[in-house]
This record gives sequence, structure tokens and C-alpha cells, in this order.
Amino acid sequence: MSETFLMIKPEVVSAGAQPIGAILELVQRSGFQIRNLVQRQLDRALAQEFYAVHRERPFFASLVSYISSGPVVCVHLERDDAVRRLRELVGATDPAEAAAGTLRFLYGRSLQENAVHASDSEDSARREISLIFGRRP
Ligand code: 3AN
Repeated sequence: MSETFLMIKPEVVSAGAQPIGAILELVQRSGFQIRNLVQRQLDRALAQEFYAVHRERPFFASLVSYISSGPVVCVHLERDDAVRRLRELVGATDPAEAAAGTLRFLYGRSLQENAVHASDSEDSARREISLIFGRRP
């Protein structure tokens, strides 16, 4: 079993329970187990740390403002080959290029408002899980 991290972004969370439920159901149907889940609003400092790898990119300030603009749903997931399988389910960064049936195809609006975040490596998954949920004993 391996682990990954999914975050449902503010524009989806502010749309209410229906899309959150639909996304979590699709994730579970795709073979993932939910190990932990929390809805919370990231403050700017945590958002900057979460996206630290992007700090030199031109969209960093906008990304930090957006991701801290409202509550997000953070999910610690487990299954075999978890990182790769979740990236497949999430689809391309730009929803306009995401394959049919992927979460970004279904729920994404734009390159920035692309519905969900999924860890891009096992190292990122561990880092993101501990940033949001704290270190496990
Ligand atoms: P992914 O989320 O598919 O791993 P990254 O890591 O390249 O994509 O980008 C991280 C986040 O930054 C994206 N989820 C998206 O919200 C935002 N982003 C990426 N590229 C752009 C861009 N050109 N303009 C605005 N936001 C962007």
C-alpha cells in the first residue's frame, strides 16, 4: 500500500456538499481508501509553504491567494501505486486538456481553478500529508 494526498480546492468546496461527495465517491470507487480527511482554510503562510516549489513561478502570488481564499477539503488516501493512480484520476493540469471522465474534466474551470490538487511524487505526498495532518507517531 502507498499513500497520496488530494485537496479539493476552494471553488469546488464553496459550491457545497454535492460536488465534494461526488469527488469522494469517485475516488473511493477507484480503489482508494480514505485514511484521514479534514475541511479547513489554509492561512497564507501555510499556503506559501504548501506551494513552496512554485515560489519562483509567475503565478505563485495568485495561486497562494486563491488557495487560501476559502476552505479546502484535504484527504489522505491509500492504495497500491497511489500517487500515479490518483494523478490519472485527476487528469491534466489544464481542465481544457484533461481526458474525459477525469476530475479536472468534470469539475475544473481554468488552469488555476482546476478543482483538485494531487501529489506529484511519494516525497511530495509525505510532505503534504504531514503539513496538513501533522506527523504521525
Ligand atoms: P499539477 O497541479 O497538475 O501538479 P502544477 O504543479 O504545474 O500542476 O501547478 C500547481 C498549481 O498551480 C495548479 N494546480 C494550478 O492551480 C496552478 N497553475 C499551474 N500553472 C498555472 C498557470 N499557468 N497559471 C495559473 N495557475 C497555474
